[in-house]
Amino acid sequence: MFDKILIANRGEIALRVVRACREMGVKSVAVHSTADSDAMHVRMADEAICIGPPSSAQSYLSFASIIAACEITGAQAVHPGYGFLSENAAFVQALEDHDIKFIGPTAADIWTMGDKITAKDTMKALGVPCVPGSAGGVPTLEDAQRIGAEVGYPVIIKATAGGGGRGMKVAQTAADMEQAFHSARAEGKAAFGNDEVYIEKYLTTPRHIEIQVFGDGKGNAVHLGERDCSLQRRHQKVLEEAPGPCITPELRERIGKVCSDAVAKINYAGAGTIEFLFENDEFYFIEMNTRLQVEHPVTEAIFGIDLVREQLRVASGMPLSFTQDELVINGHSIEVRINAEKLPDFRPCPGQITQFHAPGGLGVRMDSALYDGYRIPPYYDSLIGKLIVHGRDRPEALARLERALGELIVDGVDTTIPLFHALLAEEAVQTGDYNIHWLEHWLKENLA
Ligand code: MV4
Repeated sequence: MFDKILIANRGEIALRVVRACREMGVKSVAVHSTADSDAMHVRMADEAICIGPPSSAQSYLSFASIIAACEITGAQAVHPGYGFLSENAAFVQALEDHDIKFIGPTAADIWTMGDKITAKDTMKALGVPCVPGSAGGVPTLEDAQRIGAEVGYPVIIKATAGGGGRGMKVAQTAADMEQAFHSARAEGKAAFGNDEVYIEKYLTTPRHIEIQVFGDGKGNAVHLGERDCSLQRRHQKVLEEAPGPCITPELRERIGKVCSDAVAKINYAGAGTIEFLFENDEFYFIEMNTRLQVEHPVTEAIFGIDLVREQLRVASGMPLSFTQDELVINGHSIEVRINAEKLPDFRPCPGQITQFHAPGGLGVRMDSALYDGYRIPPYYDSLIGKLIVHGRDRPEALARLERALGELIVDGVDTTIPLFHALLAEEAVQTGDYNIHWLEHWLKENLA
C-alpha cells in the first residue's frame, strides 16, 4: 500500500478520499487554489499545498502544479476524484512519465472510453448490447440520411468527443436530418475541436441505468449492480438510487455479468461505470465513465463496501477485498445532490454559510465539505453536499430521506433542499415510476 497519496480535487470528494486514506493508514496531501485556503479538505488532510490561483485551469487542472506538488511532498500516487483531471488520458501519461501512480485505469482505457465511437465499438465487440445505429463515424450528410432511413426515425446525432449531453441533436424525421447533422458537427467542433459524429436510434422514454464495475487490472472484475439516475436536469443528476426500482434480480445478474466480463477482458483497473438507457426491459449501452462517480455512495450503502479503499488497493497492486459471490445487496439507498443554487432557474449561489447542521441517525450519511462560516467560492461547481440515506427497502429509504432533509440546515445561501421536499411529495417519485424526461417536465409545471 502507498505511504502517501495526493488528492487532485476539492470539496466533498477530496474529503471523501481523505477519510478512506485515514482509515487505511495512508497519509494524504491536499492541493488547493488560493480561493480554497480555508477549505475543509485542506484542514482534514495530513498536508496541504497551494497549487495556484482560483481559476481551475491554473490550479486543479494544471499538470505541472500537481506533479510539482507530488515531487515536493513525496506523494507516490494521485487520486483524481471526479471531474477535473479524472478522465484526462494525457494527465495519466504525464504522471507515468514522472513515476507517479494514477489511482484509476490506464491512459489507454481512458482514451478509448473518452472517444464515444471507439467506446461503443469496443463495448460492442465485448458483447455489451448497444443502441442500434451507425457502425462508427458518419462523415457526410448523405451517409447520415442513408443511416436515418435504415435505422428509422427518430434518430440522435452525437459528437464522438461529446458525452454528458453536449453535441447531441435529435432528428425527429428525415426533414430534420440536414439541420441536426450540421449542428451536431458544429457543436462537436466548437466544444471539443472534433466534428466526428455518429448516429443512434433515438429512444423516447428510457431510464438512465448505470452499472458499477471494478477491475483489478489483472483480468479479474466484478459488478456492483446498478444505479438509477433518471432524475436529471440539463444532464445534471439530481437524485440517484440503488437498486434501480425496475431492475429485477434476473436483469441485474444478466447485465452485470456482461459488464464485469467486458472489463475483465480488457484488464480494466479500478472503478468504472457503464451507462445504459433502459427501455422495455432492454439495456442499451451509451457511454462508459472511467472514474469514481459522484453517486458512488448509494452503491457503497447497499453493498457495505468502501469503493475508494478498493481503488487504493487495486492501484497499489493488491487484489479486490471481495469476490462477486460475496457481494449481496442489502436494502435500498437514495442520494440527493445539495447544490448552492437558487430556484427556479438553478442559478449558482455562492456566499457565506451562516449555519450548517448535518442530519444524522440510523442510515444517514452526509458527504459535505461545509462548515459554519465557510465561504463558498464562486469559481467552482455548485455541489456543496450529498445526503445519502439507506433503508431496508425503498419506502423506508424515502421516509428516512424526508426525515433527514428536515434535519439538514444550510443557511446563508440558497440551495436545492426545497426541491427535494417537493419531489418527495410526488407520486412518481414515491413509486419510482419516472424516466429521463420526467424531472424536466415536472420543473416546467411546478417551478416556472
Ligand atoms: C440518448 C437518448 C436517447 N436515445 N441516446 C444524454 C446524455 C448522454 N449521456 C446520452 N444522452 C442521451 N442519449 C439515444 N440513442 C437520450 C439521452 C438523454 C438522456 C440520457 C440520460 C439521462 C438524461 C437524458 C436526458 C436527455 C437525453
